[in-house]
Amino acid sequence: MKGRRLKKFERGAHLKDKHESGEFFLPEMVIAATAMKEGLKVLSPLLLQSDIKTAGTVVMGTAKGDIHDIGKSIVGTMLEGAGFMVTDLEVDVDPGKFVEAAKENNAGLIGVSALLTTTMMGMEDVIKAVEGAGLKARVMIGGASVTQEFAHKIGADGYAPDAPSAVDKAKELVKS
Ligand code: B12
Repeated sequence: MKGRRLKKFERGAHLKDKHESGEFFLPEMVIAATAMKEGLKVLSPLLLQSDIKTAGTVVMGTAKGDIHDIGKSIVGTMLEGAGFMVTDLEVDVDPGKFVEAAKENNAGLIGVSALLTTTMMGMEDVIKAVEGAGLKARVMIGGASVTQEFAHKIGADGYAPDAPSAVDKAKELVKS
């Protein structure tokens, strides 16, 4: 990403705005996403606060059929920074896998991310699978297309629009 485009980044242009306006295309998005992930690897240890006691255990993942993972990883990192133990199931996660991991880790909270209007429909399947398995874990959802209204509609325990409010919501849910 050189010349004119790099200068636009330096001026603070937003990646998603550039994609939505048709200025950046998928290959550039993949390059940017990879750079973001590498940056997060450096930032994550700095965000973690070693002297904090465990606030709870969370299983995080992106919904079945969805490979977007930047927002999910930021939320996971911020939860770790706030003292949660996080098991990241990565992307394209089957509802049954959320249940399995929640059982294995005795998780009190499951975080599901979805960025596509198609895959967000699968979030309800996670909630049903959790209920079907008789787990007490609460389910929190998020991702660009997800709204509080949608969360309410599918019976999710919580929703947050960004990582800082996801941390607040997670704390609230594990307490309740
Ligand atoms: C980067 C990107 C990609 C990258 C993903 C790389 C990666 N490793 O993640 C690549 C290029 C691979 C990609 C692929 C595709 N993408 Co895409 N992508 C984006 C883009 C530009 C940015 C997403 C992003 O990372 N945002 C930055 C992060 C930080 O924000 P976020 O994810 O929203 O997360 C924040 C909050 O939502 C919240 N949050 C997120 N997860 C969670 C979870 C919980 C529990 C909580 C509480 C909160 C929370 O906190 C986060 C931090 O603040 C969006 C545009 C957009 N407006 O979002 C399109 C977008 C999501 N993509 C889109 C599409 C259509 C696709 C493709 C289908 C394209 C194609 N034809 O192949 C494929 C899908 C592949 C698949 N099966 O998943 C559409 C979706 C449209 C729709 N309504 O369904 C969008 C909206 C673009 C558009 N306007 O058309 N994409």
